Amino acid sequence: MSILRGIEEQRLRDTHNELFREITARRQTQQLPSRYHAVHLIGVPMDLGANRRGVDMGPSALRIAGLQSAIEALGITVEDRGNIPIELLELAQEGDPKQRYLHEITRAARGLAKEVKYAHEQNALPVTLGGDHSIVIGSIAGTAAYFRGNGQAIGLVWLDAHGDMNTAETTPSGNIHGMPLAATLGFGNPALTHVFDFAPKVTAEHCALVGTRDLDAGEKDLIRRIGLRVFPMSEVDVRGMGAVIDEAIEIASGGTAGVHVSMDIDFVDPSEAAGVGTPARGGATYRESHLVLEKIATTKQLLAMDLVEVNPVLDLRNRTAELGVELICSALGKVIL
Ligand SMILES: [Mn+2]
Repeated sequence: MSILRGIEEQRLRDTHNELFREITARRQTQQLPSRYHAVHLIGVPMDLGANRRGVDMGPSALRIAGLQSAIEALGITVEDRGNIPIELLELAQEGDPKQRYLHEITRAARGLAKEVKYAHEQNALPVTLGGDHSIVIGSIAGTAAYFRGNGQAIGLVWLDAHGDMNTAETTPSGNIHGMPLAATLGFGNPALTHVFDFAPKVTAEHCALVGTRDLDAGEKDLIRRIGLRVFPMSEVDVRGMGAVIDEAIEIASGGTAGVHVSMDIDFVDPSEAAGVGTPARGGATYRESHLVLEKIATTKQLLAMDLVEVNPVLDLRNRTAELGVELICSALGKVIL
């Protein structure tokens, strides 16, 4: 009698578990916009735009942390497209000290732009792995060019401790990874602003910067001049991350085909993400970071994602790359229940 009951209970448990797995899997894969049938991973081992070495190993660190299998576990098909070839810093020409390695960064941006546009053409959602933040000049150009072909604008949510709103005229460092948002919005050297021969890639009205806590004087001027909506950490403190990201998504998705998310891992507080080139205290917590990307997934507006500035040389046991993998999965629809 008790044996039979035991078998019966086991069977019920099995059925329940199976149903639970099915429901979870269905929920997880429902979060991508319906046009996407797969994810393309594109690595860009670039550190020419940064002032500290090591972010060129970011794509490897993310792959070693199990990125592909983690996305596949969500029921999503993944194609790893490999890396965009990048010249070694030792062999590249530094050129103008106000925009160091401009030639090589521009060349890489064009290559990445083609690869990202190709992903959209294949109905695959491109996930670009950095590399320093200068590379997203290319990824956003690819997303913008594809949707421009359909007569549609794109929105942009920029998650970053910094503004990345410098130009060669305002930069204190000459590092191009401090310029990609300005270039995307049409400000700076034409080599950076005019990938695919059009600018801007995104207009300020469809763009939101979230998590900011460190801006240069020239960046503040440009932000005010064009009326770019910035949600600094001080606003997050008062309103909460949930309300802030809701408004940011509204800005980026209103009247656009959807949202390109560009995430500098230094958005997250250095206590959780030590392996970054330019750490800044007072960043998003672990849960706030997940919340941001979970909310983006829930809206089904995600068109493309960049995860950049992971620096394994400065990391502890690859923890920052592991966090990067988790955050990408949240953006692609992973939920706790
Ligand atoms: Mn950045």
